[in-house]
Amino acid sequence: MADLFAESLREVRLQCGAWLFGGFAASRMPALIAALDAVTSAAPFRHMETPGGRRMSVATTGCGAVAWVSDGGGYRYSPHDPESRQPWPALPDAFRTLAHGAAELAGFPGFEPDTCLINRYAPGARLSLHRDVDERDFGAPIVSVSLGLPATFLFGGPHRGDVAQRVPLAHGDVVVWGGAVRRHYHGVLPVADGRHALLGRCRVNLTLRKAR
Ligand code: MD6
Ligand code: FE
Repeated sequence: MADLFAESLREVRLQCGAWLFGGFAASRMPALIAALDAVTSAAPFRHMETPGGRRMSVATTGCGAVAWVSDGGGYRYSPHDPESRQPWPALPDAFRTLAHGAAELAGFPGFEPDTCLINRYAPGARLSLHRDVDERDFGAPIVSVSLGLPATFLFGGPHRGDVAQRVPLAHGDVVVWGGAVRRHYHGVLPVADGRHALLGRCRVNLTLRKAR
């Protein structure tokens, strides 16, 4: 018997301008994972250092015309992978079309990302509260795609000390946020141990942005 709920979209408005589209990426999974594998073969995950010299527990890589990097010199977007000194892999169509569609559904038509930051969390890895303020164009939203193990996302306010909403994110969930909340503090609690059928012992998050 067909499961009606399997096809229905779980839409939750988290804050003004921020939407969770539960399972939005589920039907596009084979193409997304093939694209992810292609990008990470060309630009493997690595643990970058914070400007303060700490090794991030999250492993990162990226793709697009530029991609986000962090080292002793600070956070910035770079056209080259500092490991290979080559340009980053191109932004896969599967990433671009998913981001465009999710942004449109959230009320941000015409979103054309030029970069994707890819974060990989082993069990225990976390992302402390931060704001995404290295992009030039705050009018564009950010589209975030969760893959693999589940995690708890912390969605705070404009100040670091603001109470954060706890949002459970699972494989296939997509979050879009733009407008005023685009610059709010957010983070990810330590990922609990487990094994995901497609990705194994990790959570992967794609964040698609317009950096330039
Ligand atoms: C993550 N995401 O979910 C980390 N930033 O692994 C982020 O830091 C993030 O999901 C900006 C916009 C959306 C996000
Ligand atoms: Fe962020």
